[in-house]
Amino acid sequence: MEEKKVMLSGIQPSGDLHLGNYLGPLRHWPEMIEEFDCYFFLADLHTITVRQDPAQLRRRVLTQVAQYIACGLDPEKCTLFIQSHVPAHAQLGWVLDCYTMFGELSRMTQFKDKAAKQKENINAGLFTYPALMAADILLYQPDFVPVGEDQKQHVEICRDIAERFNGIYGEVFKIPAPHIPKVGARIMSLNDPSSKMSKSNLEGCVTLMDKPEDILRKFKRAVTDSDTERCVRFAPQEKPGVSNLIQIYAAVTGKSFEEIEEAFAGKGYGAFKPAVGEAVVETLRPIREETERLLADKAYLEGVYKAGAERASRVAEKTLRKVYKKVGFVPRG
Ligand code: ATP
Ligand code: LTN
Repeated sequence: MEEKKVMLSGIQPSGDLHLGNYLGPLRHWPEMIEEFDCYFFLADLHTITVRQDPAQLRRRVLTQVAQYIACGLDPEKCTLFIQSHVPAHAQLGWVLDCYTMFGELSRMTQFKDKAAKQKENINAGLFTYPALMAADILLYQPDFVPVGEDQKQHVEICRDIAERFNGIYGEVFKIPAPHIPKVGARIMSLNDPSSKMSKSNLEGCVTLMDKPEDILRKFKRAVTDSDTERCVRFAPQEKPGVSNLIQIYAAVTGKSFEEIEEAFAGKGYGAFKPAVGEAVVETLRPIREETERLLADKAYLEGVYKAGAERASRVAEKTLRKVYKKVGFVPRG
């Protein structure tokens, strides 16, 4: 029998999961479970590159485990785990730090953006984050890494690091490819369509746990464009606000941009915005309800992440042992 290809992805529990996280990568993950051998993790080690409140971090991690399952990741069919439960991530992260160049890290756009936002805390972890992310990936030897557009650069540096290491020591790591969805790869903020929807701008951000009335309010207030035409037409350059809403509507209803333009021809933005809001409410409702139900069952959640960490550790440690041997560390025996 041919072996299944391997796929891995993760999201930082640094804030509540939002519509961008869902329509970008998360929604596509369950589709991959049947076809690939899948690893999905919560990148909690990465979150402390930004100061976190400990109690809030714990709450978010548990919520995100429940949300992964509620979004359709059946823990029996994939490996679902918390990054800090598998020490090999930090261990390989250190090794890869030593094969990652200051110059290449300095060019990372996410580092530049985040450093500009937190001038008082430009810590070494924020800078070396891509080497830890490379370790997250390479430990599992995946073929694909499905992420949103903004993470492409990190997957590319991971390939560079892996190629450099392989160049010195032989074929240790498989070189992974990024996998970016066509629709929903970049959902923009509802109140500022020039920046991506993100946890750090709550008003323009719809979270997976938002109540229906809040979702509807956010969509009704969504910034649309000041053009005179005021018709629902996909034109990201001229009409970024309405084009973002069309992207969202297309992603949640499965309709094409043309079908949407036709359905709302002559109706203007006033009718379109609440329609998008309603469609999003209906998409997120079952996810929110299932998350709440799972969160009430802490023992079940613990069973899931414990089993996940054990499965992940077995694979990760195998790669780590190989790397330690290649660089010349004496085995403990
Ligand atoms: P931050 O607010 O700290 O930048 P974030 O909301 O961008 O965080 P991440 O944890 O960096 O979220 O991203 C998790 C995943 O979701 C990544 O694969 C990323 O590419 C994707 N993603 C994040 N924001 C969006 C968005 N607006 N549209 C589509 N995909 C997104
Ligand atoms: N940087 C990613 C989270 C992340 C990740 C990974 C994604 C950490 N390690 C490995 C894919 C593969 C982000 O979502 N901000």
